[in-house]
Amino acid sequence: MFIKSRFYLSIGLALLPILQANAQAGGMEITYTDGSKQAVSLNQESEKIKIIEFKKSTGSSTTKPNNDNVFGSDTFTTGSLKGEIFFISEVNRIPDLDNLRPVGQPLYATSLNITARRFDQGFPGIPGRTEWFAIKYTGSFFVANEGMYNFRTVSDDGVILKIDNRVVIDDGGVHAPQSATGQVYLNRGEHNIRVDYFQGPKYDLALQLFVTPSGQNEKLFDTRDFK
Ligand SMILES: [Ca+2]
Repeated sequence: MFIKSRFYLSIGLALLPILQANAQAGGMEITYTDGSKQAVSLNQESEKIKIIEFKKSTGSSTTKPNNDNVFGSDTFTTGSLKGEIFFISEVNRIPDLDNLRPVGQPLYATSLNITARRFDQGFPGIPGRTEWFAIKYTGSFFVANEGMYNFRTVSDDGVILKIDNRVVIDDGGVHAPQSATGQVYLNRGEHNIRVDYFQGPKYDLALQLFVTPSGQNEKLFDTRDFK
């Protein structure tokens, strides 16, 4: 049976989301008044969907996201990391994302530079969720100069960095913005990278990834520097 319902919500300065539930497909599509859309699976944690907070805003400068620091965009560019989004239950450590089903469309990013911020400043790239979501970034990068590479994350909440399927940084618990480091020796050539991140409870979030190639200064990790 095909069921379609439509209703409107408005919270403060938030854009008006239009919810369209298609029970036959087992999914829901959120359409914001700026035309952007987000598909949400009802098969996964349908109860969670009832508490989606609509923070996407066009008005106040105190809630407007900084678009220079986003979890990603919906546009793929060469070398981008692909970020799959998951809605998660309330846990004190990042769950195994391989066992969860992603929601919505993936994000694409060449770097991760979400500086520490309050959750109510908006969630760039993640409309409709302020806490209890996770992102799995996967991609590859090319190392021209063999050597030791130091990586550093700044995250709130947890993050796990893997290079070539090996854990380099495991800072996967619930915590305030904090730094974690790890190092790995990389031969010349292509390497796989995976960053699992989750935002647990409010009130803060952050996700940054830095790299220090041997003999160089630390810089933001950007796949465009490794190709
Ligand atoms: Ca947090």
